[in-house]
Amino acid sequence: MKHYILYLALGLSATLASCANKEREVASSVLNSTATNQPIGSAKFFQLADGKIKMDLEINMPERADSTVAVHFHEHGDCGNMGENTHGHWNPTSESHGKWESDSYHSGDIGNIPLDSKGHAKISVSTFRWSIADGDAKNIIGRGIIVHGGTDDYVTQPTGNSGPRVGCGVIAAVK
Ligand SMILES: [Cu+2]
Ligand SMILES: [Zn+2]
Repeated sequence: MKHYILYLALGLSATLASCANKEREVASSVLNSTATNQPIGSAKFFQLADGKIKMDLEINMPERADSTVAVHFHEHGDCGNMGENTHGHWNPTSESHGKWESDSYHSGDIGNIPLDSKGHAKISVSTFRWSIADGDAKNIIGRGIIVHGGTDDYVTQPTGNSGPRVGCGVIAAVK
């Protein structure tokens, strides 16, 4: 009997733990080439139990194998005009452009991402700087994601001198 209760308790706590750890996908974006409009990657956003939002970002650009691209969230969710319609970097905290987790940076300054010999990269970023709450200045829904064909120097204001806009996506809520 004692054993039975112990197993029951273990089973219950395992179930609770798996529920608490379950990440809920709350937003996503398909990244398309600004030149061909073909998909070059994706971003998926998950609400974490600790209040952070996690982004899993994947890029597939064989034509840029063994090079570096730079990624930022831009202000507007409009990829028209070769991504120019997204305008400048999304900057809800009125900080300077910079390197992610340095003293000062825009809340979408993901920065440089090295692509492997197949032009592939997969990164994961978690932060309290993002939310999906209506009316929250940190709300990422409807923002643009730009992939630049150059390297972010993390210094030049307000863009990092990151080169041409080669990819673009819009962050949309997942219901
Ligand atoms: Cu940018
Ligand atoms: Zn920036």
